[in-house]
Amino acid sequence: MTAMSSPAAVLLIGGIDSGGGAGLLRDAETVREHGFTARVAVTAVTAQTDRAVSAIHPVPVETLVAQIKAACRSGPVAAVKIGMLGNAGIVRAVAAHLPKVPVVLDPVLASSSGTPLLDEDGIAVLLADLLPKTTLLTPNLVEAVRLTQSGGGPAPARPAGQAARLIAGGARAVLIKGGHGTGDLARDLLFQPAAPSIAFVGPRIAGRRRGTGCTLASAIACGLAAGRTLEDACRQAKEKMQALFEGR
Ligand code: PXL
Repeated sequence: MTAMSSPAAVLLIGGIDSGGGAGLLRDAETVREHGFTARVAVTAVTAQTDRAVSAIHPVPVETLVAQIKAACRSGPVAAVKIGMLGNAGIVRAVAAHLPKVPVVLDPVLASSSGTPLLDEDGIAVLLADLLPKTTLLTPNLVEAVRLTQSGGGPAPARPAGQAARLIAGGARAVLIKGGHGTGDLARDLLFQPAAPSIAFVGPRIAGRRRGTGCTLASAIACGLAAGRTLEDACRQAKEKMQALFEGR
């Protein structure tokens, strides 16, 4: 690489968490640590602490679309990571303007403090429009249940059933994260069509640390941008996240 050429870019679409614990600031930090350039499209500005969200201001859809177009005009984008979306209009616009590269979708439904970060209509559009464009969906156990309660019916009880439904809905693969479970170990399960599931197991990160989901999904997007398989990208991302959060 010459001094003039810039590294490949990962496009980050999501919200600003004013506290910096989660959201685009966390994503950008992760992407730079992996040696990629971060480009961003901001969906919403939020004001929050670890304990509460005090304001959410969605970005107008035209402004969001302009950001995605500008990000793609600035040079090649090797992968996209999507986090907080906020509402249905934003989800629809993102789905309509994604570049044709691997897409990691972290379905952020609520803040760690419990405030909704995607409304009900937004969930419906995510399932209808965005899931079919998703290379890897990364729900936690709670999100996997919510995303598979279609039409108010019960969700499949087990991760395998939830993943099968999400893959039938268009996702190419699903990583169900075990961080919200119990026990000393967090077990993440990768489901791909017509293949046995793959488990990634690591020590549970103490407490409810904000930003773990953002870090993991961004690190996976970097792995895919580097040409790794989904399995390798997930394994490396989990190791990286574990190392980062254990040190804090
Ligand atoms: O951790 C999920 C998340 C993503 N993006 C934003 C957030 C949060 C959680 O609070 O605020 C902007």
